[in-house]
Amino acid sequence: MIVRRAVAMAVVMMAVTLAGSMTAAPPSQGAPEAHDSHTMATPSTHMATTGTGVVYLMIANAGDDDDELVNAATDRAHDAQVHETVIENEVGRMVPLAGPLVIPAGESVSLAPGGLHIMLLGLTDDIRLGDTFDLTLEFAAAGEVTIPVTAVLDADDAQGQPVNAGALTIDGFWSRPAPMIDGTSATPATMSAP
Ligand SMILES: [Cu+2]
Repeated sequence: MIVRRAVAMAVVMMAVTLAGSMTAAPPSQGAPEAHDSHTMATPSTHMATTGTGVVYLMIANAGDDDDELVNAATDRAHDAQVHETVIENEVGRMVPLAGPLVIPAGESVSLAPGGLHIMLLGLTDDIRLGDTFDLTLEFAAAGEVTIPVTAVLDADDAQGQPVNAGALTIDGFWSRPAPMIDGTSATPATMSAP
């Protein structure tokens, strides 16, 4: 799903999240309205109990031109969106990034706890410690690149070798079930050792 197209729906979902809990998708939500191949999984395969997950990573741009992350997708979730954490009245909350994530020329962008992250909405299966799943990122200039994301406890445990796509290098990627919306929770209860 194009990130921009997801914004309106995501605002609704995040509002529901803020009013309720992160632990279950509201039944009234149903399937996302905008469909692509990643949103068509049948309900019978929907094993999630946590509902949402998070992916963190770093993107370095060694090129002379800016690039943009325009889409993210994984079979592990119905939707993947770039979120940012904003602080309002000393409370952190997540909102979909307004517009594509820009990777400036010669700079790196870090998606890390408490800040930018890729939100996995509507997990097709729980994310457990040690799980590895593919996440495909689409950049305006560098094109598509798929990275193997492993669920670990924190960034220090991130696994996998850096992946190159054009002038970009994606590194330090890892995942976990969604943290509390303040981004400060430690290990989610659903995360069990392999
Ligand atoms: Cu989020």
